Amino acid sequence: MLSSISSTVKNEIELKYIRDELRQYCIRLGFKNDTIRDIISSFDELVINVFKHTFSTVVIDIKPWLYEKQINGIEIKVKDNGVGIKDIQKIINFEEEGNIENITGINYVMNHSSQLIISPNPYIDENTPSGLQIIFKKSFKSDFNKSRPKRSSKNKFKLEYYSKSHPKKGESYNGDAIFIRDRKEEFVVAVIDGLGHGEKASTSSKEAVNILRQHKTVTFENIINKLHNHLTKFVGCQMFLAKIDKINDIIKYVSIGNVQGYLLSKDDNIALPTKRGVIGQNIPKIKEKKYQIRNDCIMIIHTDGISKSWERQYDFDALVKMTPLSIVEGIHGKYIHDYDDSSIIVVKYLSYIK
Ligand SMILES: [Mn+2]
Repeated sequence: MLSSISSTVKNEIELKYIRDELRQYCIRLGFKNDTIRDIISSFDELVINVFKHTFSTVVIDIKPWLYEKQINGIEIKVKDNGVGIKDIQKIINFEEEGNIENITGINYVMNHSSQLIISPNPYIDENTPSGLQIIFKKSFKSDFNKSRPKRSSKNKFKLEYYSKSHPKKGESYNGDAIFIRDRKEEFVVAVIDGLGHGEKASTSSKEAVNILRQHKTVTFENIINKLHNHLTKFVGCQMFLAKIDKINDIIKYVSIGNVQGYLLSKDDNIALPTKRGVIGQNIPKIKEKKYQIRNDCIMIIHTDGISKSWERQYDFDALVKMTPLSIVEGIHGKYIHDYDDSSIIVVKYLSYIK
């Protein structure tokens, strides 16, 4: 099998070399000329945009795309060096009320990919995702997504997410925090609002993240009790904690305080119920809620630093067409309250077969 190519690119001259290597790689994999052109243009689009907007070097990994132990095409991973993209709106032109037609560069790449996954770079720090990672996959069959045989319910869904957490205007400490653990079989997320804001709130949230990081396989009840006991020494926090079992397609969650979670699907927009309380001060009886995923759904969780009125602007059909990143930027760009820290995560759990 072809070995993978890894390269760090600093400027457009270096990009030219890796582009030539990519072309050779595509030929050796057996792609047709037309498809190779599409792959190269998409690659250029991705790398140049990451250059332009992160002012950082770009890390590139190219390898065969394996699907059910067969080489199905090519997989190209493009990462920045951890700085992330500040004005992502400029790239995807989100100012136009989330109009997908205006997402020119990304739209081009989307149209020419079999799969495109945009996510925070998980290799920097799983708790404070800062960098950006884009995975572009192209299969030999141009209609891979449509022709793919229907599989059993297992692994029918794919999970994509993006998150953002910011201190309030003029504040250097962020009282909010987002914890993410993305594993093959399970995805765990906690959106945390440390009580008040400033340094004390920030310490409290960070302590909560540390506890979550240390305990990988305990029940919700157990972990909330651990958090509660530990946070009595601090100001405490409110939290939405969710776990997606990717094998059985089940979402479990528990929410204490003002962090709101939503589950959106074709038939329903559900604001998930929360219980009053503050972890570290007074917690309610913990009973995790369970939700069996049968259809495509999108989970959005945010702290009260973001107004709930975003719901009026976005319906499920619009959200399905948008990347998690553009949803996050769209809501965060428009619905934050100046008086509070703000955090949001968007998790898309959509079926492969469209
Ligand atoms: Mn808050």
